[in-house]
Amino acid sequence: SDTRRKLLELFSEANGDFISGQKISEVLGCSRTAVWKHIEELRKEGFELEAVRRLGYRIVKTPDKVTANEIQLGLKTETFGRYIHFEEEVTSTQKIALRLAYEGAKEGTLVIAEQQTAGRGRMDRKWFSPKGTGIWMSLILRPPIPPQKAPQLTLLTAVAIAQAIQEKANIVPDIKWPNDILINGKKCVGILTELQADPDRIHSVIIGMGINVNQTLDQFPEEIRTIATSLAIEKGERIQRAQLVQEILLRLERLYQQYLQYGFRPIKLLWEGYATSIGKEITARTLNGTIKGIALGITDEGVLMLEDEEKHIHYIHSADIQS
Ligand code: BTX
Repeated sequence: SDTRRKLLELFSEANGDFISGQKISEVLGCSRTAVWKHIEELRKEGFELEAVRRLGYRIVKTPDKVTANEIQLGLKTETFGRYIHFEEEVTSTQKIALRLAYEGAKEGTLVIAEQQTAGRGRMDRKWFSPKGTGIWMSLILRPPIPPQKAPQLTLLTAVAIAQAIQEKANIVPDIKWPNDILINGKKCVGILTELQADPDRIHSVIIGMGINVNQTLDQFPEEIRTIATSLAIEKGERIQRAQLVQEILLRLERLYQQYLQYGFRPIKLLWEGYATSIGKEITARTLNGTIKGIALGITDEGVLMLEDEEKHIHYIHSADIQS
């Protein structure tokens, strides 16, 4: 609710200091009893709050959950994540975001869940999304760009997530074109961009992000144990998911604004800084067949350039990449 959001904003500004009950009731425009009720609700969600006579309330500890409250406490964005649809368990956050987008949800609306029972990857592949360990979220965008440019948003998202991981986990990940983020050669993040558009106009783009954060190795199903990893495995310590979500949203919003103003080129330059496969031999499996060659880089439009043995350059818009 609006009151709740204001309360959390107050606590973010206080940065761990006390705020008097008087001040809270003034800012929220409600009675001291109502304030107390809001505080009790926060406690039920797992927030630890200290209440001291004359001093007021302060937040001592936030739970490691990804509820709207957790994410909005300390969120620095203008629009991204200002409206959050949270659920404990969903089939897929993409599905809910698609419905909300269809119903007219604003740009920047975020759908996030603790668990997905039918998380999906590209081409109907599965995305494992166990409870309480990772970040499973979908962001609704309504970019004023031609539909054929939408894949650039996947690359932009990869840069934002890579930056956020670098900031919060102190790890520099690799981006593998177009939609994987790897650490030590293992998949830690997957991005799924889904487009709703007429031939000449985008209605919405749903950016699905799956990030393995606090899983231990035995929490991965056998079939992906050798190819997947989590931030906690790589760093050796757990990471607060809500803080990582805040950082991702902030980076995404900045890059998106930059992108709408200046186009893809500045994003491309940042992207290249994280892409380690450039200059190496890779195999691209496309719908029209398999091409082996040296990855030369991406064009100013975000298209992969691959040089085969005959020195012929292939421009690849969509493929699965093996190194
Ligand atoms: P992708 O098709 O590139 O990758 C899917 C493949 O990755 C699977 O076939 C499997 O081998 C492997 N995989 C599955 N789960 C995991 C995992 N947790 N960690 C590492 N590897 C895995 C990538 O598709 C795009 C994934 C997007 C997921 C987000 S989560 C929020 C949103 N909702 C939803 O249903 N999907 C997106």
